[in-house]
Amino acid sequence: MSKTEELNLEDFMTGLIKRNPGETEFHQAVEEVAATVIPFINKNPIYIENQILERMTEPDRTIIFRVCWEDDSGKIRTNKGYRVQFNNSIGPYKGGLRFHHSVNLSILKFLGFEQTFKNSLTTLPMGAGKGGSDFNPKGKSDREIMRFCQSFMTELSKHIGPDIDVPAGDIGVGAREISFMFGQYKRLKNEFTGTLTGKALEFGGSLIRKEATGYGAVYFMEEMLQHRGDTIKGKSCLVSGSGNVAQFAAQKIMQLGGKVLTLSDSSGFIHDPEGLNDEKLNYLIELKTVRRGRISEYAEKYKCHFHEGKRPWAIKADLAFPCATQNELELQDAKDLIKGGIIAITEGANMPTTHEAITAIKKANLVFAPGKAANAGGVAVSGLEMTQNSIRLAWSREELEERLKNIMREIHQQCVNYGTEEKQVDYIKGANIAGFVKVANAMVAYGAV
Ligand code: NDP
Ligand code: 2IT
Repeated sequence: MSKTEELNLEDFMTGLIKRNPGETEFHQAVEEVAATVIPFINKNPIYIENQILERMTEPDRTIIFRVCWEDDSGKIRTNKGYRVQFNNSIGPYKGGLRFHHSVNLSILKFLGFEQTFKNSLTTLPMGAGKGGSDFNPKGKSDREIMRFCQSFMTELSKHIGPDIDVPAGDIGVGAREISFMFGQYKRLKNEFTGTLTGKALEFGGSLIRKEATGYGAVYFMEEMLQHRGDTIKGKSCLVSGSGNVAQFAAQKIMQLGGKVLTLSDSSGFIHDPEGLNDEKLNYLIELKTVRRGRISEYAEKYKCHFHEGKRPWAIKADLAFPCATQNELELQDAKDLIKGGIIAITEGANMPTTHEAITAIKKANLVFAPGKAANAGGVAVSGLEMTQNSIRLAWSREELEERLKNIMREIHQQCVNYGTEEKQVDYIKGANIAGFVKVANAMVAYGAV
């Protein structure tokens, strides 16, 4: 075989599946990227000669460890802990920690792989990683959460550091968990550095970090609509999820004059035809982050309908924001959205849309923003938190919001530059190629490492 023989998607995926058996989410994430990046690679043989895609799909290292902790009844419990350090070509490993009973290596590898491209798109010097545990935080007391986080960090602390790997939050990991983990890290290392992001403001956290992912996703939607001469103002919106990303996506939609009709959690969705308002949003935030209750309580309080065990995609609306979890928008959901006259879809979550659903959405010519571009605002402000920690200063809300807006605008522009075909923007192609080029060029420059 000649050194520059063209890559072929099918052969590439056969090899990847063989090397990573059973990791279906990881296969799915790689295939979505490979399908758009391989034609680009074939036009730029230097990436074939350097085996860039093969190397980019293999994490630098994967750390798996046991986490033992004591529950409130005195019983010893055991969970799995992980950190997948995916790629540090353009900066220290950076990415969230997920605590959810479904966490496994396939899910963390898909998330770490996505993070490589997302972090590259932010314009900031951040490599990619992801970690977490199959620990289920639901129903646990604050003390149990604390003991789990301390035990988890006791091992994780050996592998991270401000110039090595900087974790943050994701599903099941918010301000409470980051605080417990940062406290333990500080105690073990006897140092005060910005080794985690998403910290509270009192100890090195950044303003608008908690809002950043949701706000960024809505800014991205606004950029896409403006590119077509349209705007969010006056549009009805479907939002799924009711956690960190969904809450602040909903807030920004309202601020830009849109109407939020739905929210969801793992037990179902609420449909509020009147739309969310500030009071309802405050109730939601209190319900989900303080009381840790169920979304059905919103329906009881505001006398609207709770659809148990269902997703919101069959409700008629203009815009959709899946902000809960992976594969929550399947083929039938895409058909429902198309039937309901949806104009555009922006992924607040990571890989919420299945491959079959994306194919249907593309065929229907809808505007579609992949998560690695649209939800990059969160990690971007994490990057700004790292900068503030390094220079030991804290920037103002206005300054940070302006920087976030500019970063989302810049990501949109990169998608336009690499994804425009016959005056239409393919945001999946644009985000994948733009994210790829920066990391790939760094890897080529380093040689075989
Ligand atoms: P949270 O834990 O704050 O909220 C998660 C929400 O999704 C909850 O409403 C939860 O419902 C719901 N959910 C979780 N798992 C499932 C499931 N299997 N089926 C249905 N609903 C589910 O997480 P975030 O808001 O931080 O994260 C949401 C998504 O956004 C994830 O895909 C994450 O990777 C992504 N993301 C997050 C970023 C961040 O900065 N936090 C940055 C970029 C992306 P329930 O309470 O019932 O579990
Ligand atoms: O998926 C993501 O980008 C995140 N969970 C945020 C990562 C971060 O380091 O802020």
